[in-house]
Amino acid sequence: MNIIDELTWRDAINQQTNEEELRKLVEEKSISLYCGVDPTGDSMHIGHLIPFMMMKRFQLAGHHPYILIGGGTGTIGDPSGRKTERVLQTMEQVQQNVDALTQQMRKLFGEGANISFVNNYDWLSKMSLLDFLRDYGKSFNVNTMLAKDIVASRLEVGISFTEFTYQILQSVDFLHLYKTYDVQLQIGGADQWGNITAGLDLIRKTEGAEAQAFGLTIPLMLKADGTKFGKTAGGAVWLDAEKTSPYEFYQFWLNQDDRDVVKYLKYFTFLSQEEIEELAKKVETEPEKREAQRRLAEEVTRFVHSEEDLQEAQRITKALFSGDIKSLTAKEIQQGFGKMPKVTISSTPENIVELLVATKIEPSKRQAREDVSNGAISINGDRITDLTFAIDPSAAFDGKYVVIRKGKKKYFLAEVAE
Ligand code: 545
Repeated sequence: MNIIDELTWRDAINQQTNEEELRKLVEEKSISLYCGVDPTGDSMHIGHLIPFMMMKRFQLAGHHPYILIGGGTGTIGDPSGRKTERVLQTMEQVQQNVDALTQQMRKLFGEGANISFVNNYDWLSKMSLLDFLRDYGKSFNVNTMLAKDIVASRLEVGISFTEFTYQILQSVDFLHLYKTYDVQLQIGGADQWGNITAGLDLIRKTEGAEAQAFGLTIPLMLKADGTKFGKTAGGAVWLDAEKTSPYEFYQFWLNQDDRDVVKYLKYFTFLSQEEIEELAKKVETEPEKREAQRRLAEEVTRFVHSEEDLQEAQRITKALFSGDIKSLTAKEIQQGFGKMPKVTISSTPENIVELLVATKIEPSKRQAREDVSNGAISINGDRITDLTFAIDPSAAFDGKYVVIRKGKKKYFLAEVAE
């Protein structure tokens, strides 16, 4: 199966410029291709990850990906997919984001010989205004630029000259990479179609109509229930472990709907067609086992984080499920309970009833006594029914936390004040 057949099987192709020619090309030789990311933030989320998973598939199939970090374009910002004008970032912000994203990409793609990183600041920042207008501007027809979906959709609210020009900058990149590294294909999400085809036009105008360059976009990810992909109650699912812990990341995938899980296995894992078809069957025959979800969560967490982070996430999941949380480390408690309601306590032992009321976990002493007596309260996984019990923060988790459970499912993380 060539890489285009594989992407087709994974339903990962939205639009492409010349399928037959591209298919021939990737069968003939190892090609270079690129996908860009702008440093408009300090981390990607799983929506941004999609085209880069596809880049990785090209890499595994023997092709050579160029990851472009938009240190130049990031100072402007792509109007694609945005309804309003952006606020410019400072140059320092852009640089910080360049560093953070480069690190994230390195983790995904490694340092080997079959991967390259480029930053368009290196060539865009050296171009003079006159070069820009004479060498490139002349090749762009303003009418064609206005007709691009992205620009057209902004005409009512307005679009600055700066953002209007963005497509030229991305086109200059494609031409630059085509000439310098023989990069013949640019990929991106569906929102990038206009920018990619603008680049192809520029390449043909300057290099000749027979220039072999291609574009391919990946569909916007949709969920079966119509809600937005990659969002949770807590916001986006980030690749940065500081923003979304590996445990939360693992849980996100584990909780996917049966109607979506096979699609995600195709997009986000490197499992083979046979393995995915096997799992798809299990979704049909024994959905209650959620084997497809488990496998999805394992594969993606291992890829984005690490084997160690995966095991930690699984340990936390198991402990939370069984209620036996004492075996967890303080760090695991922080990951597993970090998003649950937090209360602050002092390091000195305090009576259970007093503490429940002081932290407002219980509304009154009467209610607190009743719940404790009925066995509705657990401290660090142990059910406590003794009204005279003293909660001693130094008893577990390096003296940093006490985990309080009320009823079956309601957890509170009590943090010891420093
Ligand atoms: C810049 C110069 C080039 C080629 C591409 C670019 C970037 C491109 C763009 N891409 C998006 C992006 O989002 C910000 C991420 C913040 C961390 O704006 N003009 O940079 C997204 N991209 C991935 C997919 C995308 C796209 O990184 O292509 O469609 C999201 O899925 O929106 O020469």
